[in-house]
Amino acid sequence: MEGTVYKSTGTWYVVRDKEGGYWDARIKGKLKIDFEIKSTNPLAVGDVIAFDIEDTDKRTAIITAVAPRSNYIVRVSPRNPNQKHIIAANMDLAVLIASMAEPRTSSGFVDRFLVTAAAYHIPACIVVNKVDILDEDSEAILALWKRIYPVLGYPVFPVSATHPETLQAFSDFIAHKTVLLSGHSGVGKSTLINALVPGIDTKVNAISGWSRKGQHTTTFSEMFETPDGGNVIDTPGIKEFGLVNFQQEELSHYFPEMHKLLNGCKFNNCKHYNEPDCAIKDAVVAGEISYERYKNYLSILDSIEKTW
Ligand SMILES: Nc1nc2c(ncn2[C@@H]2O[C@H](COP(=O)(O)OP(=O)(O)OP(=O)(O)O)[C@@H](O)[C@H]2O)c(=O)[nH]1
Ligand SMILES: [Mg+2]
Ligand SMILES: [Zn+2]
Repeated sequence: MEGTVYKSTGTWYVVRDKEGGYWDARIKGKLKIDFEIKSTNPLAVGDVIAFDIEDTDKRTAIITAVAPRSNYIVRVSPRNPNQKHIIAANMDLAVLIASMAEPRTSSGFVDRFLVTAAAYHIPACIVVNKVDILDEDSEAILALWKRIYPVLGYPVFPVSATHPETLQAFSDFIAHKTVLLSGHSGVGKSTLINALVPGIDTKVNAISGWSRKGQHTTTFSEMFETPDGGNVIDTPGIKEFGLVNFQQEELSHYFPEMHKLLNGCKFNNCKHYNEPDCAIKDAVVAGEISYERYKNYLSILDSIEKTW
């Protein structure tokens, strides 16, 4: 039988077959994987798999093989770049859920996420949740993001997951797609999924709201089918994105506004930091590249130097 992984705990999985039936599945023995894989988890949500039924009444199954992935996104441990955890596979869109307060998402975090998605060739967008509690400073940041990101190909959706009437534009945008929702703990990923998928009840920390850091209400990735036949993937909150393995010189390839100017730099391995005749630095000075983005570029550049 063929199916798709809808939930992954690392030791067992929920698999959905082609007729829409769900199975509790495990890996037994050696899994047939005919592509290179170097991750701490062999299977992730979104993986297409082959399975054998173990017990029809108990609806248990054994996963025997994984199909090659059209794409995947990996979380690299910021402390150990060799520890790679696949967050999800075979998605159409990676969505960064941000909030301006409770908790605050920095533009540095947003840009790290976008670089990661770009490095994996996955389209991305930004949802700014909790707009019902924006103060004046946050309004200004949101306005800046709306100026910076959409022209780069990253739409920005200001929403409030607790006010479903604000979700129309975003839910139209993700119609029929399989989308990954990622972001810090407490930004409202699970709340948003509850609003988008009627009838499910994913765990949301409703008692105290966001107050203490690192509460991590969602602990496993799980995919849910939306009414239009798309899918949304809820993931545990992340603090930091370690970067995939690439060289400093490559970083600007994953900033679309820099990528298109690279031919203008004098040196073809220009890092756009202190090299002379640099088209990127000129564009920052001319206001064609946002200073915010350039600042984040430099900070990511610096972290690559430290890691590799
Ligand atoms: N004011 C306001 N609060 C919200 C909104 N969306 C979610 N919240 C609250 O934010 C808190 C955290 O929401 P969750 O959906 O659990 O956040 P999460 O991103 O899934 O968090 P983790 O599972 O820990 O990664 C809850 O108390 C929600 O009620 C919103 O639009 N406005
Ligand atoms: Mg959650
Ligand atoms: Zn340059």
